[in-house]
Amino acid sequence: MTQSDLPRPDERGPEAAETALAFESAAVAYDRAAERGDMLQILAPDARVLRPELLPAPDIQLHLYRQMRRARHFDERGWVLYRQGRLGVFPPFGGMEASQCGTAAALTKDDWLFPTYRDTGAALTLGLPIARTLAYWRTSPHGWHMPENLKVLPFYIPIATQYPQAVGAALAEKLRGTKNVAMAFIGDGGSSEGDFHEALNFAGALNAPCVFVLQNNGWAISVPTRSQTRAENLSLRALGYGLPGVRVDGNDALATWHVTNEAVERARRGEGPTLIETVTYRVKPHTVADDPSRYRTEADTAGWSERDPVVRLQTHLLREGLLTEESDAALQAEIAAEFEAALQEADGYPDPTPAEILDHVFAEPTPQLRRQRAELLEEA
Ligand SMILES: Cc1ncc(C[n+]2csc(CCOP(=O)(O)OP(=O)(O)O)c2C)c(N)n1
Ligand SMILES: [Mg+2]
Repeated sequence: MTQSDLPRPDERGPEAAETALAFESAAVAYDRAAERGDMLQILAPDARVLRPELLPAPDIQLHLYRQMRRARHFDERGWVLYRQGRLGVFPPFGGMEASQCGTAAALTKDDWLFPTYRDTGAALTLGLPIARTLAYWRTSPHGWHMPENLKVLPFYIPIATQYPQAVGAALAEKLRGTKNVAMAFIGDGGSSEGDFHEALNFAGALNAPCVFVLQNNGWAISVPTRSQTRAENLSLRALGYGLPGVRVDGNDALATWHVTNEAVERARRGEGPTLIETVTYRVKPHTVADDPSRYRTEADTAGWSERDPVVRLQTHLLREGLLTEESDAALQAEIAAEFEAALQEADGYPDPTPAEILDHVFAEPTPQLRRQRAELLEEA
C-alpha cells in the first residue's frame, strides 16, 4: 500500500478507534509522562526551572543553545534549498533539536556516533562539517567520507542496522582498552525491529560501552507510535536486557544532556550500556517529499510549538541573563554566516560522475563491480 492509498484521517471508519491502544496522541502521552514524573524534565515547557540542582554549568547551557540554533538553521535552510532544487531528499528534524544536540553534546570527538537519516542535528553537534552534510543530502560522494578526526558514521537509511554495528564499535574500543563510547540513534519505529533488541542484548551481555538513544517522535512515517506497539514507555524495554533505561523530555536540552552525560560517564567507567528514550515529536513531514495531511490531523500536531525546544532554552537563558537580545541576535547572525560559507563550499564541489556511485563500496572492487563500472562508463 502506498501513502496515497491511505484513507485521509477524517475518512477512517470506527475500526480506527479500536487500533488506538495506549493513548490518543503523542501530545497526550508527553503530558501524561510529565505529570507522572516518569520523564526527566529540568525545564518545563514554559522554561520554569523544575530541577535547579540538575542545571548544567552555564557554558554547557550556552553550548547546547548554540548547537540547537545551528541545527534549526540547517533544518530551515534545508527546506528552502530543497524547494530551489539545490538539495535532494532531506528528512527534516525541526522540533527534535534537544533530542539530538543535547545527547550528542555529551560525546567527545574520540567517541563514535551512529546517526540515522533524521539525525543531522546530532552529527553537526559532534562536528560534522556543514558543507559535507549538504553534500550528503545532494547524494554527492563528497558527503560520503567522514573527516579523519571524526568517528561519525554516514547517516543510516536502513532502519536499525546501526544498533548492532555500534555495539561492535564499542566492543572494539573496550578491547583496545580506551574509555571511548559508541552512541547510536534509532526511532520509535526502529525500536520494533529485531536489530534493536539483538543489539541491546548483545551490549548488555558483553558490557559494551554504548549509549542507545531512542527518539520517540510519535511517528514512523504514517504509523503512530500508539499503533505500532502496545508499550507506552519504550525505555522500559531496557529492563528486559538488564540495562538501565531512562526516559527524558526530548524537548528539554538540559535534561537530554544531563541523562546522556550520566550514561556516557557510566560507560566510560566500564559500567556498560544505557538506553535513553527521548520523548519528542516529529513536527515536520517524514521527508521533504511526504504529505502528512494524508495520515494525521491538525489535532495530532497541536500544542507542539508551545513545547519547542529551542524557544524553551532561549527563554531560560534570557531569564537567567546568560543571553541578551543582543548576544542572541549576534549568535544567530554568526550561525547564518557560517551556513552560507559552507553552502558556498558545497556548491564548489565538482558534480559526481555516474561511475562514482560504485566507488568505495569495497576497498578492492569485486569483479561484478568492475563489470558494472565499465558498463556505466560505456553508457555515459
Ligand atoms: C530496514 C528498513 N525497513 C523499512 C524502511 C522504510 N522506512 C524508512 S523510514 C521508516 C520509518 C522509521 O520510523 P522511526 O524509526 O520512528 O524513525 P523516524 O523517521 O521517525 O525518525 C521506514 C519504515 C527502511 N528504510 N529500512
Ligand atoms: Mg519515529
